[in-house]
Amino acid sequence: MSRPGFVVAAPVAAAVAEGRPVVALETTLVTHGLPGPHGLRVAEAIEAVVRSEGALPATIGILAGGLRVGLRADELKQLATANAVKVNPGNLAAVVAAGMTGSTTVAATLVAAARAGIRMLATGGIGGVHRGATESGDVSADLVALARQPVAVVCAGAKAILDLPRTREMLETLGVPVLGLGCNEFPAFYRRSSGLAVDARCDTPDQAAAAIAAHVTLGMPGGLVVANPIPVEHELPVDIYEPALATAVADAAAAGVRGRAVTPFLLERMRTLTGDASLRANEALLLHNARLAARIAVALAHDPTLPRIAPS
Ligand code: PSU
Ligand code: MN
Repeated sequence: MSRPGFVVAAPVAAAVAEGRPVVALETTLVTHGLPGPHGLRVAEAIEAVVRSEGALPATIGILAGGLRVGLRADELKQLATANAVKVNPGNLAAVVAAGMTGSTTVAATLVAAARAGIRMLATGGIGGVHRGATESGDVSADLVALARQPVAVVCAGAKAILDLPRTREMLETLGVPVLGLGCNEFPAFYRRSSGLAVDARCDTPDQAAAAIAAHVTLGMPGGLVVANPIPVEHELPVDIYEPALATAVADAAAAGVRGRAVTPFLLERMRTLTGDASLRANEALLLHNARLAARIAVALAHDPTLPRIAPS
């Protein structure tokens, strides 16, 4: 019974070994966060942005039971067009053991990235505490993975479909530092502000890299959040966003959506209810986050004092 298991692509392994900048990218946003052909197109655009900043993209996903770090273009296409399962740490081992194809959430991507020795990850918005979590108990595995894996995640905050105050408190509880890139407030995905504070503001990629380096040097166990607000010209107007969000959340409750299906359901409802405006905002913030993650990875690669995370 031999299976591919865990595979780091040769260019990624070489870049990590030589201390060159690498940015890990997740694939659930490709298969479950964006509709149909948009996912692949956006994933390719994200990779191109990372490369244009001088870093190597390492897109992570599961093909026929192999957890791959650094999908080639044809493999990414295969994953995007397959009927991939959404994989978080809860079903990762079973999907690999069954030889299935799956896309990794931020949580599962963090596990693979850390194991490969990559310290930066870019996504759109991290998962968090869902609205109504006191009843449903629905808290994203992204939060626990952030507390465990020594990787910095660039995101536009937590997805606005969540309970943002509780999500912010949970990051605090877990000891995951939240750095605001040019902002004092934790951003709200489609919107720049949430009324919630970040732990520290950084105004440049170098400043963020310095804080990440200090976190690692101090021997802090987990990762960090680098919160990067959506560019103002791409924000979803409040009069579109608020009613759509209220309807989407009510629809999810009425339909009895549970577990891994909740986030994809809400994002898709938001897209329909906003006439694709949420999709355009999501794409814009993804590219913006990829650029920042690459710039921080480059700054970290230039820091000779930073201890490396040894690939295991
Ligand atoms: N960011 C996006 N779109 C997405 C996601 C993030 O712009 O679809 C995905 C990520 O993979 C994240 C997941 O880890 O949503 C969260 O899912 P859940 O709430 O089930 O943990
Ligand atoms: Mn959940």
